[in-house]
Amino acid sequence: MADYTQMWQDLGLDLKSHDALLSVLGKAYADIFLAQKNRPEGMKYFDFVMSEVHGLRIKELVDAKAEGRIIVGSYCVFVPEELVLAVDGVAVGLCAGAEFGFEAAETLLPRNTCSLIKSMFGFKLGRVCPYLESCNVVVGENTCDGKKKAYEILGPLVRDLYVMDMPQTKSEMGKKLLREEYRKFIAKLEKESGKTITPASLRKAIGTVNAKRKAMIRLNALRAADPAPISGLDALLISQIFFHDDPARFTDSVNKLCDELETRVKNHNGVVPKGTTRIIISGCPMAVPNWKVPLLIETSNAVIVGEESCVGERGTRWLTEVKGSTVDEMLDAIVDRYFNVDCAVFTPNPSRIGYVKEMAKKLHARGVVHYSLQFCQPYIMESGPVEKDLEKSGIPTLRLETDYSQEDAGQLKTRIEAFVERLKKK
Ligand code: BJ8
Repeated sequence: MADYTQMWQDLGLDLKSHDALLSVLGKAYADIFLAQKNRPEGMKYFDFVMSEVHGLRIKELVDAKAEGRIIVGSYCVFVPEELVLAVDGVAVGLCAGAEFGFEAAETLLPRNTCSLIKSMFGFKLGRVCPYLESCNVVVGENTCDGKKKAYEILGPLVRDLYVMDMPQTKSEMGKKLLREEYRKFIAKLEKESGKTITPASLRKAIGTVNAKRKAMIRLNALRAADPAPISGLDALLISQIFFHDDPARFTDSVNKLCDELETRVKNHNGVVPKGTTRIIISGCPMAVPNWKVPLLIETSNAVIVGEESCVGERGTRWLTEVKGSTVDEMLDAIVDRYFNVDCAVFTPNPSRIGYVKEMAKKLHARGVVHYSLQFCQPYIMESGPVEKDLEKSGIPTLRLETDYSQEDAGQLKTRIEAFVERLKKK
């Protein structure tokens, strides 16, 4: 990696802490990802992205800003990337998956806050996230209670926090609210960028994001093959990079990888032997570098073949219908698309369970690991009914609750190994 010290300094990073974070991340990446056997060649692009995740990509953001483009960060898949691209902005995901700066975070937040929110604060207070520090606007959304209240505290700490309200039910009223919020978001983006969204710019943006999602749909479908052509860890990594990378380059790289995976499938060339126990993960999103549970599963004689998560199919499985000739009509299509997202903050939320079952069937999974972050009420509360329904349908389910620490790794490993044994006997 080139020397980016000056750039990081200009962004106001704490260089010492940042160096320490990068060195831990680099080591973990080598141990977890590079150590895997028989990885597809196409993963080299994603290895490169990760090696430059705080370097080249940040330089691109800095350059984009110098050209007058705005950088918009967000913590949720309900923030439409299409609208950001339609003002020629750059959208970046800000969720973090590392236990960093938690002590400082706990001076502002209750200890019993989920790790995702704590790391949002840890990264800000520790000044180690160049994505966050590059943003012109940071978008919050009133989804779970934790995030809702956390944004009140985050507001004064960042340059410009814009909070979007969110519906709680899949009702007509809920949809109306979402549409209204997206309208207000358009006004905010236009004001910050000094550009107006036109039918042409919005149509182009919808096309770009649809292409990116289509590539992910293609990739996820290829994982139905036995032997699995790609590991769950690598597939998760791609879903994580989805939120940071340049959209067109990312789409191209995923499609190239898919070409290779198609050949692998044809030749029965897998990353694990045929017949390896196949598992789906369902639950909370996993942001970089939250690889703990997938690693434990894939080092327990099992392979992950799908993620029912916002960093996974929940974030990518719906496309925006290309229809309408006015911005308003296209916005309707965008609202229709996003209103499908079945996050556990909605009540009731039956389509999520239905889709986990559908995934298990189409990906030939033997069981489901339900993953919740500790103190995440929406997903922990929903995990009971999900487990009950899946078990009743003959899909064994293991419910895990964990955080970003490594303290429970041994205990989790024991439970996962026992679950894999149960699946083998099925
Ligand atoms: S659409 S899942 S990205 S809100 S883990 S902070 S829910 S207490 S992340 Fe999410 Fe949007 Fe929903 Fe998806 Fe709260 Fe739970 Fe913490 Fe969470």
